[in-house]
Amino acid sequence: MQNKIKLLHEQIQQGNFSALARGITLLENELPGYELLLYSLCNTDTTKVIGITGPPGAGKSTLVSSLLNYWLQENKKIAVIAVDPSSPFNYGALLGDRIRMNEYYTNPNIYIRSLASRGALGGLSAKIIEITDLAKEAKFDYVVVETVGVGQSEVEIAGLADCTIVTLVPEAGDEVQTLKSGIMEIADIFVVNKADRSDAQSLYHNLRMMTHEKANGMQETPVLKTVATQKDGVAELANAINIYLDTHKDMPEKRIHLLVEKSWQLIQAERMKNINKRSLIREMDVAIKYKDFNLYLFTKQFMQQSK
Ligand SMILES: Nc1nc2c(ncn2[C@@H]2O[C@H](COP(=O)(O)OP(=O)(O)O)[C@@H](O)[C@H]2O)c(=O)[nH]1
Ligand SMILES: [Mg+2]
Repeated sequence: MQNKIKLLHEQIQQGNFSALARGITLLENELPGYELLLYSLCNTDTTKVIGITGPPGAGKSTLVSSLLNYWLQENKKIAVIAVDPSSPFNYGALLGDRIRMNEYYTNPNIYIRSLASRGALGGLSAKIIEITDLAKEAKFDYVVVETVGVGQSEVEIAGLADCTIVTLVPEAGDEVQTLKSGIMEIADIFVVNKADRSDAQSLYHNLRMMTHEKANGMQETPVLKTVATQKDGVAELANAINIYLDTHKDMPEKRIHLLVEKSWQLIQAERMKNINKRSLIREMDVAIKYKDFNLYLFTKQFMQQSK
């Protein structure tokens, strides 16, 4: 087993995409050897992880494909990990004739993988941290993680990415106030996509005001306008990403923060490992029939027997 995993790891490090695919499957399904593979990771930080989050339909996938197109011209090597239950990552459908899906899927500098999300409502895949770290072994310039912004997953993506892009669309204009707390914290760059729509300007304006207020004299979070379908603003976005990564590169606090976030989530996952909601329902169903049912005692016992 040890030799098999070692070989797989070496192949991934050499940039072998089919080995990477096998490695991801190994992690995703916790197949034999997956822990050995994790323990062998080198934690190099040359690959930057870019998170793209935002509501469904905001144009995240379109934006990612435009970025891919841009980065390819700069000879970059990129992995895309899409966690999106609503729209399967489908470049062909997105870009029509201009760039064929096959061009990306067979391009030796691009690796694309979609993952199932953890819950019915979306959110990140349970193994996203591990999978992203594995992809980094293949020495990409960027690993892009696309995820639908639903509640907690936004915060999780920020704990995973070196640079987090929050994509909003004009329809979200009214919601800016409610989005404020969570999203303001995690966005390193805001993108107002679908800037071809008439109400984009007011969303852009509101966001600028918010980021200005929040910065309070410090560096403001950039707000960019894009029309992803036309590739408008994409070069500016790629540039903003570079600037952000550059100015945050040798920051031990940021690195520690990210590692702590990741470790925290791994601990949570490990602790919850044997806790299964279905069996919780089953046991609850029995327990509540007793007159002296007590939620706290029940929970304590359930946890003990799940160990
Ligand atoms: N008008 C307009 N439509 C866009 C733009 N970007 C994406 N779309 C469209 O919005 C829809 C959702 O895009 P998609 O990338 O799948 O969104 P995701 O769910 O956030 O990944 C698609 O029909 C895109 O063609 C844009 O800048 N302007
Ligand atoms: Mg998408």
